[in-house]
Amino acid sequence: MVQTLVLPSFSSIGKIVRLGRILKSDGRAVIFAFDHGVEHGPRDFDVPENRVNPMKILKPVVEAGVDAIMMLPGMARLTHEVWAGRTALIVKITSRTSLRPKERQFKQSVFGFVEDAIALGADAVAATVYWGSPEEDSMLRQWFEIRKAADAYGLPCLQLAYPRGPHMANWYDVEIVRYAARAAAESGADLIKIYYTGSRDTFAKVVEAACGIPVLMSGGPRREKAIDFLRDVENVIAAGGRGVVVGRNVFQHPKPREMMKAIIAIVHEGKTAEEAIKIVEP
Ligand code: FBP
Repeated sequence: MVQTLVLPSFSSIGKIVRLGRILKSDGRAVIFAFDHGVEHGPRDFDVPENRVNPMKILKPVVEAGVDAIMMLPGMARLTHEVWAGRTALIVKITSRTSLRPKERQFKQSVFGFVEDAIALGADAVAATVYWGSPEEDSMLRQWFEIRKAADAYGLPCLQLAYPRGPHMANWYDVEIVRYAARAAAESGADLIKIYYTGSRDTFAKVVEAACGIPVLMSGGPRREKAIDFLRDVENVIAAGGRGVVVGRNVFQHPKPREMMKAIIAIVHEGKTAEEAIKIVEP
């Protein structure tokens, strides 16, 4: 056979370079989710005190050493001074408000373009797919349009792979979540953000279903006790998860800086939840 030299494309090198800014040398990442102002409204920032000003949240999170921040294009523009050059940026380009009628909440809309993410200096784009939703068809079209544009520029795509639909009894059921993980991997996601299934063993099944695509836990509503959330993070790592994408469990905590440091200690330094909680509650 004739020897030929096939070099990787420029865009595949770009993808490797950008993924390397998000996933650290251990292959893991702690990503801060900060798109709640649109998904839930400013009320999410009213507890435990008024933190509607994004700087009140982003400064401590960046100072704690978070690896990347995921936010919508307009928020990236408003806050670049605090994170630029200090963390990676993931621009989320789908969203929806909770103001919609309930039956229309199973779809996210276009909230920006891949070009906006590139213009902002993003290291990746993010988009939600509600697997199993009555709107799955149009969300998939949206996802593939985003992925096609991002692939051309070598921009990795993080998929928020959420099983969600009015007919599903339990969106967190392991069979349903691992199905979404598999579907996310087969739809070409480079990183998968997905629900925690409640235990190390069940989450290991979710990780397995993703066939090696990095799986990160989605934080979820704030746990009353910080130690409970930190135990979930420990279980995710033990299950082969590559980290977390967390919002409310950090920014609704009285000590967001310490909470972020504790999560980083588990994900990157191999600390247990019991060791890490001492950063928050010495
Ligand atoms: P949290 O860690 O606060 O759960 O953030 C993750 C996230 O997916 C956000 O990106 C998003 O705004 C929110 O949760 C959506 O929550 P839901 O759709 O469950 O109301």
